[in-house]
Amino acid sequence: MELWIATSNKGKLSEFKLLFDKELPALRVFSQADLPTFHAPPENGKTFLDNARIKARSMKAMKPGQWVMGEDSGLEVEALNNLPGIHSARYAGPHASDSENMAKLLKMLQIRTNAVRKARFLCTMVVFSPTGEELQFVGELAGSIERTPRGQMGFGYDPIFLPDGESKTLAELGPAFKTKSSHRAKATLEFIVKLGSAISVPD
Ligand code: ITT
Repeated sequence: MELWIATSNKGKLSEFKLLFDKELPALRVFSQADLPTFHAPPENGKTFLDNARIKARSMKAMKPGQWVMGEDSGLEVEALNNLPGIHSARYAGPHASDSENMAKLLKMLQIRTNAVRKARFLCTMVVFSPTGEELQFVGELAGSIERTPRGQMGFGYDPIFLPDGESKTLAELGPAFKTKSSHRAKATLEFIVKLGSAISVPD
């Protein structure tokens, strides 16, 4: 059985692959990098769900008979009225790097003296089954924003995100933590339960 994921984000993809390889080794996981003719659609939705569905639909158009997934995720910071939210990947500009996005976020929080640093990561997944059924999975990770980046693992805002109850950032905790407790792991593990019951049926 195959799963085609509409993502160009290598960090996301490696997290998905770690989870699927561990929980469902028989599943073959591909991404848009394996489809040279795939054109990433404009993410012009208003919500994580809209954008996840846009990505899933464009992959479904290319791989109609397979399981396909689109995932939209981001960081909501309470003191910034839940920004960057759906704009997380491009918070500091259209081609911004992870470091530039983090620097902008830290600056925006610094301007608001004494701002509460509470934040959460959200992940929304839209999946289409081979018969076209739409499934949705969501995951959340609550935490706070550190004042300076720490750690080398992961991607995106991991170096400045401290999960509730932890003394290390996500970039210090790494895959051992993220594969069990991240917003993405929570949504993916729910999907895996659903997929597990389908995988016994040969393709
Ligand atoms: P695709 O659309 O190709 O999947 P993308 O990076 O543009 O890649 P999103 O639009 O969903 O994906 O934006 C997600 C951004 O949110 C991501 O680029 C990071 O900046 C941030 N983000 C999401 N999950 C994260 C995580 O686990 N750790 C750190 N940052 C994360």
